Amino acid sequence: MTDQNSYTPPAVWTWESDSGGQFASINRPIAGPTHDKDLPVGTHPMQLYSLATPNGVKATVMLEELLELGHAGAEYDAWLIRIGDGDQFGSGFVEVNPNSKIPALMDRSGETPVRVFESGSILVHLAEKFGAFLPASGQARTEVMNWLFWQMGSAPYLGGGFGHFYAYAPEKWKYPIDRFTMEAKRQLDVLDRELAGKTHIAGDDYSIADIAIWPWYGQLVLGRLYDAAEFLDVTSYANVLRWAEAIDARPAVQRGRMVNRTFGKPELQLHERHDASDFQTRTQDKLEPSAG
Ligand SMILES: N[C@@H](CCC(=O)N[C@@H](CS)C(=O)NCC(=O)O)C(=O)O
Repeated sequence: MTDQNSYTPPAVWTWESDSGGQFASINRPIAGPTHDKDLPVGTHPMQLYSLATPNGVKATVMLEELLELGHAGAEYDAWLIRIGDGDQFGSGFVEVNPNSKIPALMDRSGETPVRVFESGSILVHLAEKFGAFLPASGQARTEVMNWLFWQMGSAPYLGGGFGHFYAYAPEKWKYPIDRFTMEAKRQLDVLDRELAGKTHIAGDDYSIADIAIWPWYGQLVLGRLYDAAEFLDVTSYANVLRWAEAIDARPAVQRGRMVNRTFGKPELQLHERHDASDFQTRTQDKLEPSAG
């Protein structure tokens, strides 16, 4: 079907930097740094460079959960990367993550610093290092990995597909909204059916699979992403809602959501986290919607 808005691609695509939409200023077709800028380094073993988007929240929730379990080695400095300002294209950040996306972690606990990028890799790295939230072997470990990788493959359709065209694109187009709404709802149904018989997504135990999936799908059904709860009829996914609310109540999750947060109520934003006491000035309830 064609109409007056249809587009005939040229033989070779060229970059029009002002392509419109909320993230037009940072979208580019090339990788690598745009400017020289070293990253700050604090005193703790873990140095996190991030922002409280759903992908960033995975890392801060994991670190806070580890601290909650008493793993002092998970103490961290969380430095703010303002992706809207292009901080992810600074030379220091690109050295830690050549893909220029938050979250990025430097594990400085050993003799040689280890860079860790991709939120899934950060979760596995920390889980293995501290022996927590990931079974050591066997079927239980595989099931956690199944769901962790499910999140990595699925969320781009929710964020880059549904969220982009429903909330961020410069105009509303029915075709992509229909396509990605269908997929977002299918994914919610996958989770809902699984969670019908389980407390957590990979079984009875809370795991890095829940920590990866909750910031996206949990916060979606809690009405914090894209203002889309009614549109997606999230109350029809009762098992996902029950799971999302239970995780939302965890103290480490409430703290993790605040770290590197630059939106919502100012008193709930902890732009940088360098010590557990940094949270004391913050109220831990009634957090506002998340960016996604
Ligand atoms: N697959 C990556 C996705 C990370 C990602 O997309 N991060 C976004 C924020 S949620 C970002 O840094 N965007 C900056 C940009 O695209 O320039 C992960 O899970 O870590």
